[in-house]
Amino acid sequence: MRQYLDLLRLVYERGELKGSRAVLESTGTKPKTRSLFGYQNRYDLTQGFPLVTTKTVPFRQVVVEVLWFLSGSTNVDYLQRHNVKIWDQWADETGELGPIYGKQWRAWEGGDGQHVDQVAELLRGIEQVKADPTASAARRLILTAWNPADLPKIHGPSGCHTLCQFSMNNGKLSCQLYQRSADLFLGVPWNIASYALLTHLIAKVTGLEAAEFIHTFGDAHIYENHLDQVGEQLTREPYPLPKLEIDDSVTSLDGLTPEQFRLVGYRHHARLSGEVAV
Ligand code: THF
Repeated sequence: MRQYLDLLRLVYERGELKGSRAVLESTGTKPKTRSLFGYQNRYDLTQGFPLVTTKTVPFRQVVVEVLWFLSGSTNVDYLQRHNVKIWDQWADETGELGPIYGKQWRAWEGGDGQHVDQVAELLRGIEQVKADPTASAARRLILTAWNPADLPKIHGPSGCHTLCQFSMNNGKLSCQLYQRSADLFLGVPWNIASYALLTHLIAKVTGLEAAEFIHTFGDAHIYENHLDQVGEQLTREPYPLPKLEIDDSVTSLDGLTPEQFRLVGYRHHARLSGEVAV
């Protein structure tokens, strides 16, 4: 995970001081950020699962969040049943978040009332490219969460992981994410793990191997209330990466459970906590 730590260090040492919209609920204040616009990291998924080791990242919770997106739900009830609280701050009294990732991925609404299941289209596209690498789907394997018409209906942050594109090369599947806004200390370790997991999962159900995860950033920032934790993290030596195992019972994206995903050999440094800006 040198790539993540290099970016963390760059923004920590040279990021530009910038205000942000988000608020800390504990103090009611708006933390400033150190920020950098535009950056890219590449993770070779054949060399281990890219889970940050310089603090503890709760992998089981990351799995639950990805399965929640894939289920098409935009209500925190599923997360709460699995003891995941990271979206609670933005939910309304009914647990709803508005048309966030699950809705856009599984039931994007066209102007004519038609719904597009982008995940199903993605799997279909990959099958077409497997049969014919020159198929028109080859450069169109895209999942977008950025729906401008829906933005006003979303509670809280919208479409941070804006768009991802898959690509097949020599029978292997890669994924690139464009993240418009990135909370480097809290969110990014999750975001890397989520999309690496999604790449492995899509590869598994389409009979491919996972190759690379490419993480492209818009505004990459460290909130000022996370600076001590980041400073501590930058003194820590990363451990070798764990391996991801997906159970062979996984043959489609339907009915997945967190128990079908196992992380082997995750050595990590102690937990570092920080308050999320809402
Ligand atoms: N808003 C902000 N400010 N940062 C984000 O990273 C972020 N997200 C999602 C939506 N809005 C965001 C929410 N994702 C944690 C992790 C991911 C989140 C939000 C919060 C978090 O607090 N993680 C802690 C503790 C987890 C726990 O055990 O409860 C951690 O140590 O990882 C980015 O997509």
